[in-house]
Amino acid sequence: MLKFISYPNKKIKSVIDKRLNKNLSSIMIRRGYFKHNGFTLIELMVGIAVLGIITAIAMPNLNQFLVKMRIDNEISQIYRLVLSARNSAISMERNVTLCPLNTANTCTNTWNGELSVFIDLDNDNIYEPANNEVLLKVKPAIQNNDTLTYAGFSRITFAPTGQLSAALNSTFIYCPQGFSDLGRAVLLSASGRAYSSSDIDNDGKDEDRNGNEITCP
Ligand SMILES: [Ca+2]
Ligand SMILES: [Ca+2]
Repeated sequence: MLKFISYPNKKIKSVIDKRLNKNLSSIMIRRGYFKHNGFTLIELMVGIAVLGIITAIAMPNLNQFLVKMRIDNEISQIYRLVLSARNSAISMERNVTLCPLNTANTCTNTWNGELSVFIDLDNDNIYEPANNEVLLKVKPAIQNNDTLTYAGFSRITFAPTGQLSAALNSTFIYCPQGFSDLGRAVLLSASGRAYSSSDIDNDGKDEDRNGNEITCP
């Protein structure tokens, strides 16, 4: 039968071939045969520009996020250090002091530095291993040019009752370099209990339990 199928003439054959090719092309395009995997220069430039805009918008937020993480970590460490010092005083029934020690093992007020917790048997603010005083914990110094203060005092001493001796209650204030609005605090009451500040009114800044905003210099 096939031998009887033939094109009437060359012109009609050409038209039919063209139509067939056109339909075939349409089908192949629909099915994605002509997809390319690369980018044109314009597509690449637009992509880079969009990426630049996204980065410019996201970077400050990312920076702030990282600073907040650093502060939360430090505040958590300070809180746990205070808690640990108090618990040790109660459980060991000894005076336990938390302070920055200088090279002579005497308490100073450089709270930015390394903080030590030790049993201070004679309550003289000096760590004396020769007198059977024991170093219980050490917290590394804060970093990134941030500041940490404990206003007015060079030590915190817990009595065996867990209370602060000689009314040494004050507030640790942690201020990150360049982000003074993000300052946070650990507050100590005379009873020796510690509290972390929190953002009570959800305005992005921490307050103490009385609603007073934590302020950085
Ligand atoms: Ca001592
Ligand atoms: Ca607030």
